Amino acid sequence: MARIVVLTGAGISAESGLGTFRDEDGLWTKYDLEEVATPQGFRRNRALVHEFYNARRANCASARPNAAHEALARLEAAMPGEVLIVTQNVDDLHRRAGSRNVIEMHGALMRACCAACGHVWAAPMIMAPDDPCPACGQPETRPDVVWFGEIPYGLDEIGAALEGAQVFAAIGTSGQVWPAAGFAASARAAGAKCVELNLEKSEISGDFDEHHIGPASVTVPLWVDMILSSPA
Ligand code: BJW
Repeated sequence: MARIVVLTGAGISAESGLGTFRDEDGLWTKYDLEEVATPQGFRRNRALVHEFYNARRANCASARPNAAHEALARLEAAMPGEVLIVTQNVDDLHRRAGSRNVIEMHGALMRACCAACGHVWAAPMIMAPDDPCPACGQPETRPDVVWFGEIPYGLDEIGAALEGAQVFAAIGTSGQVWPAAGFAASARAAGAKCVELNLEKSEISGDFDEHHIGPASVTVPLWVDMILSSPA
């Protein structure tokens, strides 16, 4: 069972050039989340939703993991089996940095799925409304991401990990989206020390015992060094 559970949000990938959602220049200032990140929006205008995710997929493909992703991979390599990353991000930067024990609770940009039969496959760079599912042939293909009103992936495994964690860290997340916003409180109730790493204190900063304020590319490597140098 993982001793250290790390929840990551858009802020960890900001310095890789991927936009956050709710910051001053975030994605939700340019797009209406009801139109591009809900099943209802997808039913109304599939072309718009595919356009939004095609652009994000292209950005993701050209982005590179930064020092924060790399530090978390270093932590897992030094403590095999004891680190679980739960990411809300749909980019694949943790895996590309070398992390292996990762739950992508909001899905993955690089996967497509069929809304008709549930088949999952590697997403092409450009998806379009009439693309047929390779398994059932229905034109019901969508990005395999979790929209508002849908159930995130891996919740049972995450719940068990929060119960057993000694340390819970949240990196670069605003704490405005549930159920992830409740993980710190759950981990703390189960006895974990809770650490927040963010540019600023978040809406749920009261759930944390310790705060490391600053850009993730600076605070995360320092925090990892601290863990690796402290006695077991
Ligand atoms: C840096 C930095 C740097 C910047 N260094 N830091 C009313 C009350 C409570 C809940 C609800 C409610 N009404 C509806 C709900 C539920 C709903 C919800 O939470 N809504 C809220 C808006 C209130 N949630 C859901 O619907 C979820 N499903 C669900 O609840 O199912 C029911 C259920 C659950 C469990 C059990 C049983 C039933 C699904 C949520 C899906 C969210 N989907 C998205 C899109 C995914 C695909 C995509 O990427 O397009 O996920 S929305 C978007 O927000 C995305 C993110 O993963 C998510 C979180 O955002 P994040 O990562 O926190 O980003 P930001 O931008 O908000 O914050 C960035 C942070 O980084 C900031 O703090 C900065 O300071 C910081 N930062 N640069 C360090 N360099």
